[in-house]
Amino acid sequence: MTYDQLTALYQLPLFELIDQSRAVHKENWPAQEVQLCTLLSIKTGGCSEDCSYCAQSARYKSGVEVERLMSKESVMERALQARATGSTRFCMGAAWRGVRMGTQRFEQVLDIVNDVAKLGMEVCVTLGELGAEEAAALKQAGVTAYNHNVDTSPEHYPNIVSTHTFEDRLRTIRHAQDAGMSVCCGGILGLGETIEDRLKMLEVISEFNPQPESIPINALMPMPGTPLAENPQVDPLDLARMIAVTRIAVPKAKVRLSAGRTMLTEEAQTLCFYAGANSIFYGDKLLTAKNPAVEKDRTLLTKLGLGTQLPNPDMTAPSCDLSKEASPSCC
Ligand code: SAM
Ligand code: DTB
Ligand code: SF4
Repeated sequence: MTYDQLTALYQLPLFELIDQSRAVHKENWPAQEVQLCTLLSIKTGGCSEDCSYCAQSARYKSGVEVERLMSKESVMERALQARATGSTRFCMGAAWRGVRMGTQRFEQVLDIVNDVAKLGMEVCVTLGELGAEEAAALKQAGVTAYNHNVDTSPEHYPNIVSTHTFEDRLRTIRHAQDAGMSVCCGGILGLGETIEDRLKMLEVISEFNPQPESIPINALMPMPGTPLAENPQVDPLDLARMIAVTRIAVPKAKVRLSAGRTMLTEEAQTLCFYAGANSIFYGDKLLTAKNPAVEKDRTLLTKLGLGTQLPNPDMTAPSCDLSKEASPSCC
């Protein structure tokens, strides 16, 4: 969708916007289902990049301890626990700029993915930059979806990160798509961006061809020691509005209400689900930051009468609209 179309939607009275997003949601998804995804940081901290929201950058004194890549045995233990508590997607994150074919750490990740992929959950990884070869190897090892967020608008991106560019992010997404992986791509609200920036980000994401399989909408969790530690909290009604517009712009994507749920009331989360969110990170911890307790989430979903989605580990990536050019088309 174009920026102008997204702006017109965003400016609707909230109830009118949500009427529309709810209708799109019901046409494309079971109305009472939420996907539970477990996140695991398999390599924490010490990252070379300077993303100003991130506690894992080596440049900031955030208090996050640097840890080595987890062993396959420890990851498998956590993946089995995730499956036992009802998660249907297992997302592994690494605090790296990217991965390279032939390195020991990438070989180790491929080995981990191979085994996790046998558990019947969807397998998602987020490892930073990928080339074509690395993307093909991940697909071959059993990755269902690659998470790589654009995070904000192309215009605001250089204010947030200086060690890589928005174009670099798009190139990785292109490689993931070409390798046949689904793409999970979203962003963060609360980076000091304007509403225009948020909608420009959504314009980029919604114009991917194929469109992403899932879209995480994160609310900034201000991390002590990072340049954005004092940023104000995102207005929950702005978050709900953004989710509603995302649902309309990318009807078939899972819209994931991601980081920042600990700062939201149950009522605000309910509105986000009603506006079109149908996926959450489930488990007491995100990568380094807190997430609501499992029991709390279970209680909320029960109160709302929401069920949980079955896994679809064999899912094929959304297909490309052949009448249009594949996008991003940056390389
Ligand atoms: N290094 C890889 C990368 O940058 O793509 C993967 C890990 S990175 C931590 C994954 C995503 O987490 C970021 O793109 C960002 O959207 C989100 N994130 C990181 N720190 C956050 C924070 N403090 N609040 C909200 N979202 C955050
Ligand atoms: C995404 O969009 N959000 C998740 C996942 N993809 C990797 C990460 C959230 C990180 C929140 C901050 C932290 O835990 O350090
Ligand atoms: Fe590194 Fe990713 Fe954090 Fe940026 S967001 S500092 S690339 S871990």
